[in-house]
Amino acid sequence: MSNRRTVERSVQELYRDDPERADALVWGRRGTLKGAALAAMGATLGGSIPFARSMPSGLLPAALAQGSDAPQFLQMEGKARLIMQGARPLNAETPESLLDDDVTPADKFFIRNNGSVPEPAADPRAWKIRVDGEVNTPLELSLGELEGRFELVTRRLQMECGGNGRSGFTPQAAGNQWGNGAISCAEWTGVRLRDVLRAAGLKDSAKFTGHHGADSHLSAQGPAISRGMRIEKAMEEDTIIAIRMNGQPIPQMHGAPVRMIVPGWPGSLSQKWFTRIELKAEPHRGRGMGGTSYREPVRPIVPGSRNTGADFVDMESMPVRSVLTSHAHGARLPAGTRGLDIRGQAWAGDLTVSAVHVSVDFGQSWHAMTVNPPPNHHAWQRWTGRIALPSDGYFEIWYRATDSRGRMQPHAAANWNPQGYGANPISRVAILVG
Ligand SMILES: Nc1nc2c(c(=O)[nH]1)N[C@H]1C(S)=C(S)[C@@H](COP(=O)(O)O)O[C@H]1N2
Ligand SMILES: [Mo]
Repeated sequence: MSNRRTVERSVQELYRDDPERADALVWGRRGTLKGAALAAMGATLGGSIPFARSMPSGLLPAALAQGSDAPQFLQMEGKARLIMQGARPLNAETPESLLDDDVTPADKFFIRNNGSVPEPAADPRAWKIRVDGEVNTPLELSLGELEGRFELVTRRLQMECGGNGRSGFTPQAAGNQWGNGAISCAEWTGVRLRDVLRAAGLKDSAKFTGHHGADSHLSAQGPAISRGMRIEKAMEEDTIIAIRMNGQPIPQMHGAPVRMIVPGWPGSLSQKWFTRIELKAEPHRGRGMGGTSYREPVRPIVPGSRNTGADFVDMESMPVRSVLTSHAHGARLPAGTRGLDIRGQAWAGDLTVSAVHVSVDFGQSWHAMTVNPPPNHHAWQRWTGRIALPSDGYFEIWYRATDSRGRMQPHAAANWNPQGYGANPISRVAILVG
């Protein structure tokens, strides 16, 4: 045991401290893992590596790539075992293997707060939202009036944190180190934002929105977050003011009694504890706007460098991504397992997913999975398939989605930026057969 730990720590430390030397030592000069190094890596991983010959030179196995810190889990009434990302403010990520439901139940819904969670409203029906700024008639509407005056719609909508996938960046970017689990696809009921905006009467000058909620920043100085978007997104049919989640009142943690849902764009636009929307002639300047917040470089910048974000652009539609939900990272399967039914979800911001491919031989061959169409626009898509395993041993399931414009998840997170947006590299899950 102690021997095995030594090997594991040394491989990890070597790669962290001196990747070039690690490569030379572990892989040899010709770049093929062999002999004693191969045996040592196999021992570290807990099984032989049947596809060792197709392992790209210098690749750190997924089983070792996760760092040594054991994750902490959320323990909260009404919530599943989510991975803690931080206690103040409270942030928690859904493990990929808990994202198997087509409609994400409330207990498995990731948590992202920028400030403190407000106390529940004494009388939710009396909760009011305001619509003002560049409109002909500013409105104040109670939850009851919203329900009574406008058509109610029910849609499955994915809502993903702008920083989802951030942990894929090297060097580390600032913020919660999300894996792929800051994503949800619940069934939301509410009214279309555009119907409410039309009722207020948009002026020609109304080009942008600004969103406000009832929570305050942990410093108690000002709002937790206040973002806004182009009017075109506000007028899309799937942008809604939600009053029910999965047929129930919205849980307090997720923005009760009224929240916005702006599917496909950074989750930060989906204002929780929603109180007010302003219409503006110029982009909104609330907390979380401008600089490097929710913005990406137009041209690549040097990873790790400082930048004011002067020529960054606002992040809009989120990039294509996939999760594997049938097998957790590190799963052990009985000896002799030669075929595996696998499945997961995939989504692509405002676009759809046209393909999901899986490799079990370190990317040498890829197999097309079956991808279901979304039940409605902006819902995630179920993918399923079967993979063959030639023998017992250590395997990695690599999975990568392609969006409807032909863009694939890249091999490594691209376009590094200080606050870590847009990382959507191919994911790798380690499994051990036997
Ligand atoms: N009022 C308010 N709305 C908010 C936030 C917040 O901190 N306060 N966080 C935003 C961010 S960054 C995301 S990703 C989503 C997360 O929603 P959830 O906690 O329901 O998953 O809510 C958004 N809306
Ligand atoms: Mo977010």
